[in-house]
Amino acid sequence: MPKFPNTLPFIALNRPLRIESSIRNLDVEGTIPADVQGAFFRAVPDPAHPPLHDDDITLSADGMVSRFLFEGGQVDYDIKYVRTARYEAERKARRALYGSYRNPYTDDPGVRDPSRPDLRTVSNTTPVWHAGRLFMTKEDGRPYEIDPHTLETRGYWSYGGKLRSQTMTAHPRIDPATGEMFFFGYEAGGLATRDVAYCIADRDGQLVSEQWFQAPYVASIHDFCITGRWAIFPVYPTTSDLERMKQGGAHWAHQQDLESWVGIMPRYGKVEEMRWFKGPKGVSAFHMTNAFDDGDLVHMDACLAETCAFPFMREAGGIHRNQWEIQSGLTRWTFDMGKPGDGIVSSIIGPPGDLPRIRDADQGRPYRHVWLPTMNPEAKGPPLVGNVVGAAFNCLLGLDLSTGRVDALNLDPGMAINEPVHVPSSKPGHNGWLLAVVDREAAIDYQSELWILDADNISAAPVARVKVPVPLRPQVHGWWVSAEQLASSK
Ligand code: V55
Ligand code: FE
Repeated sequence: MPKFPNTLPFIALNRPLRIESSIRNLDVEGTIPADVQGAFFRAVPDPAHPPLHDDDITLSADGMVSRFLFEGGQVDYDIKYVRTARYEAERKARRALYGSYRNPYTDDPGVRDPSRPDLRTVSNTTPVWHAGRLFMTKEDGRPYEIDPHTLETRGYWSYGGKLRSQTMTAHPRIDPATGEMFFFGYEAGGLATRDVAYCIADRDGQLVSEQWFQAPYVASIHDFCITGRWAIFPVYPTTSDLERMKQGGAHWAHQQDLESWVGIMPRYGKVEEMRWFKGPKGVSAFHMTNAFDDGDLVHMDACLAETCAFPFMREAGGIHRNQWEIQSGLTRWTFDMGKPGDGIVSSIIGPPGDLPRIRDADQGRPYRHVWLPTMNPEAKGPPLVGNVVGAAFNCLLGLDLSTGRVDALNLDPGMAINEPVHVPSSKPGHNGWLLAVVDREAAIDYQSELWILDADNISAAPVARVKVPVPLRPQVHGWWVSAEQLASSK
């Protein structure tokens, strides 16, 4: 049995755990607010086997679906592997069969199939709840459906065979008024294709629209946005190349000298109506906070950086930069749909950070509040080693975009915070609660707690801290599902 490599994706907070567990009645310090009834689902990559190739990265790790379940002031914790086709095959073989991140040419010949890269998905990015169903998503394939009560995997999801796209984003957008889920899949027609599928599932979870268009180039399109009128597709210059993959090279390489683009079309319109706006060269964002209409103007807010945030994508493009020197900030791009032209007006509206959260009710609408983890530039110690970039976030920000006020929860040295979820409040005028896992370096390992914060006062002491008696791996994204939604599961 080969061992896990001694590299960043496999050490410190990123150490492989491979523990499926189920723990009832966790210890709670403080009081769980009455509003917090339901489930906090989390996507946690954790490699079940040492990688086939030593230079593997965190994004390749097998998806685990985890849940903190809140019932009448009690909290239960569960975590299970997503039983993907890949996980099952490797479990049977008792070793890794699939190779490098998103490159099927590096797979064991027994499983190699470059015509269906989606079948090697690890479902490790976002738990998504829509129309009474829970999915584990990753942008390189379709989702797996998960039983929200048992966390068992129900199967590979294709909207009853209707979905033509091989892929689906881990960042769909749900309109809170209509209940529709807007989503897309890029490389929809296969490896390194420019095909993007733009889809709508109605409030009952039926696929009612799927249209394909061509991106300006094959790009990693991690997230997108909707407004009341528009669907918005940001394309940043992290590109793919089939020949490079055939040589065993990286799926993605960032190109600092290539333009970025934003495609905007009516959200219920035809892809032929897409208008392309030209953005600056070399910039990159993985996540948008939100977008909204303002007459003919469309505003899109993104955690934008001057280059790609992921070191392995930069380095494949020959870009060598220190992670901590990369300039970024919450950036608003404004598009005028009432005038011809492809120009974008850009302004910085907030500090650096990533994994932003808004209230679900604000999706696609003018909004005021954003919460996002960041690195505290004045921290009195190095960040914990962990996460995709090797440094875990040590600060949580709460931004009020209308006043410019910034609230900060600065963690002590040796601590890290994962992406929060937002839980709405039943009290008018109160912005609800944030739930996030906080990790702490301890005497022999790391210890984790789930913190419940007042969203209007995140720098105050948590209103409750839930002790987690097992070690945790860093999460990618999470999703809050209310008790009422859980009860309506299909
Ligand atoms: C991201 C995460 C992924 C991935 C591509 O957060 C991009 C960005 C956890 O997997 O495959
Ligand atoms: Fe993401």
